[in-house]
Amino acid sequence: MGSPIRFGYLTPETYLSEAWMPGTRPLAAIVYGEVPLSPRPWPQLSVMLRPLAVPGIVEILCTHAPVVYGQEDGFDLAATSDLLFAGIRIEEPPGTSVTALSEQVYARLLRLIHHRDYPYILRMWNTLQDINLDQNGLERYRQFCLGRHEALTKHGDGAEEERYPAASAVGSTAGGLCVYFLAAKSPGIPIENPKQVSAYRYPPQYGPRSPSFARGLVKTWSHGTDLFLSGTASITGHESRHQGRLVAQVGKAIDNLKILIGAAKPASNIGFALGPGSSVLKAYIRHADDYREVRSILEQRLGKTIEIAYLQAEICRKELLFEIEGAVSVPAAVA
Ligand code: 3EB
Repeated sequence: MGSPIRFGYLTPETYLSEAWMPGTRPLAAIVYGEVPLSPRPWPQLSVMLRPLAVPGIVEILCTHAPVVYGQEDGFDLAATSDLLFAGIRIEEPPGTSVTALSEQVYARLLRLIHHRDYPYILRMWNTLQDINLDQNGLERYRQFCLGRHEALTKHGDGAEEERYPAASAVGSTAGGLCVYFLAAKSPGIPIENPKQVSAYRYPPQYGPRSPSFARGLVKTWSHGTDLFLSGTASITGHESRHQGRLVAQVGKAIDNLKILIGAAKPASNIGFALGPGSSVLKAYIRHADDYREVRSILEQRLGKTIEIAYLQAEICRKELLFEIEGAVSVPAAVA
């Protein structure tokens, strides 16, 4: 039971041909930009982030295990015997604060994972429209952190910090709140970056409630291991570094990503390495004009063969220009 999740980025044409990843089944397709969609049994979630340099990208999550698809409480689902994917996108009802909406969505997803009996969230993706906008005296990202924290505290089991998933939270220009995640029957091992204060311990200057996530998470299955890398930016300690300096921010984010990957080894006894075939990355760039420069730095530092999706997104601190996230897998023979 249990094999790593296969992530891949497809052109719209390849996705529509369904000739991808032979022997695997889709858990979900995450859709960015212009992709003509027709109904499919698996979840297809349109995330309102613009791909850079190409009109459309489909991020496909696959597995070797049999999958059952479904819906519950507004979420689109895909489940194997040990893994659950669920995703939802909600436009904001008028008169509802981001705090309230985030708490509601998180309360619903916590109910869902307990009801379906996949109680351990491994990896969580959040996209919030206008994430840096101040509303009713509090930035929308900070409202999101507040609502998420409230839900986790009220509906959790009292051990939230040890159970925080790897996560990312970025801003879109449309689309309300979009949340999707992977959850499991058994827990993973959270990883922290020794050069960064854990996000859940950020001091109050960053908002009334700290962001509830781990920097990374290792999940070992019977047939291999996944390392999920949370959104990683130019932050040392708890402070943003290199304000206004793109090249230095990208460099610091990659340094942090490599430190995080290194930190997964002592925590899990498994060595992970970024490389083609084993890794996927997603680069979030605040200003579309920075795409070429960011891409050339990433290719210099990481080589040209790792799959990287480039998306325009607001980063959850106004001064940050870049964030990177991803996943690395290791087959069981090596693990
Ligand atoms: C940071 O390191 C940058 O709120 O879930 C990265 C990953 C960030 C996840 C989240 C926020 C989140 O604090 C921001």
